[in-house]
Amino acid sequence: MLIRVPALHDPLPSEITPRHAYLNRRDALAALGLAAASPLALAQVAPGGGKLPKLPGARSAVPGAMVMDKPTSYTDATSYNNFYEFGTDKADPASYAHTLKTRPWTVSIEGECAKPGRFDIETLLKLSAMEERLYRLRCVEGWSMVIPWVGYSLSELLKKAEPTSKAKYVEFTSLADKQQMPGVRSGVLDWPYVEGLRIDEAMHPLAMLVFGMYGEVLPNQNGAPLRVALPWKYGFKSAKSIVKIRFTEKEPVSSWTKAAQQEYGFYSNVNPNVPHPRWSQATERRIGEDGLFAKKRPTLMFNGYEAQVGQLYAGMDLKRNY
Ligand SMILES: Nc1nc2c(c(=O)[nH]1)N[C@H]1C(S)=C(S)[C@@H](COP(=O)(O)O)O[C@H]1N2
Ligand SMILES: [Mo]
Repeated sequence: MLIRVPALHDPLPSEITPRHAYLNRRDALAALGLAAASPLALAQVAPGGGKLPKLPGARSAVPGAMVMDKPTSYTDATSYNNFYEFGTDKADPASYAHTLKTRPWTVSIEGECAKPGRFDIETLLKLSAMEERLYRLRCVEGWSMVIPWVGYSLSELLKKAEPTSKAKYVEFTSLADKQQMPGVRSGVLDWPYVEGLRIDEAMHPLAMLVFGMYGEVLPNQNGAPLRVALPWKYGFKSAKSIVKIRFTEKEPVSSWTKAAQQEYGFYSNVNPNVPHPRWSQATERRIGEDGLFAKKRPTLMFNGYEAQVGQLYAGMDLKRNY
């Protein structure tokens, strides 16, 4: 993320989509029936690649789980990725992630909980009913996508481990295997990739444990066999290919915070009013809309999920706790 990323410049006032135009577009999408799309209709709007096993999910009833935006194409969502374990170029994960072995796979649950243990991927797939959710994903670099994920609320798994009163945070660790992941041979990050959440953030129903996208199992480059999706936070908080979940009393130190503390805070909530030290976060480029005349979109507070998650941060100074 730090490397080879051209600094994004402040947008010209003319580049910002006027609010009335944006709202009209939403109305137009709603009129097309996108807002009320059934899982079947959604699949028709956003077909998968047709090469991976199917993984359908029922349309989620969690408030905020189905945004009205048009889904990003499967091709874009699977060929423009950040997964530094496979290289720092956006095209690297699609080129190299085929070497990742996703079976057998276990996730160990450790730390401040009454029932630690190891969960096999097959058990995790059956732990709760699969849901389809259409989430925005906003990368800290200034681009965004809209992805139909398949999975269930992370809380379904976390509560099985019975976290104790000392469990104030949850830490996620991704696989780091030099044999399977060529990027791990480089020192671009301090491996393994580690991210963390406060326990109430992790328990929020929108925090999702993801096994699939576009009605199929996750492609390796998107974090197979399981990753998290946290739609109100910058994309890097959503760790891919997770092998360990740990309940902790102290705030976890994420890989990105370690790499550049002033640039990547613990919370990393999407916030158009708090610029990254090297670029503005006020607008974003929606992948797939990047033609010559495509307008940038205004970035929304908490990526548009303020009604659902704003309460988690009541009274906090969001400029200090970035
Ligand atoms: N293990 C791991 N997880 C990761 C990353 C990574 O490099 N390694 N990149 C993050 C970043 S910066 C983003 S924007 C999202 C991208 O997810 P996607 O490729 O599925 O769109 O994954 C996040 N999770
Ligand atoms: Mo990102």
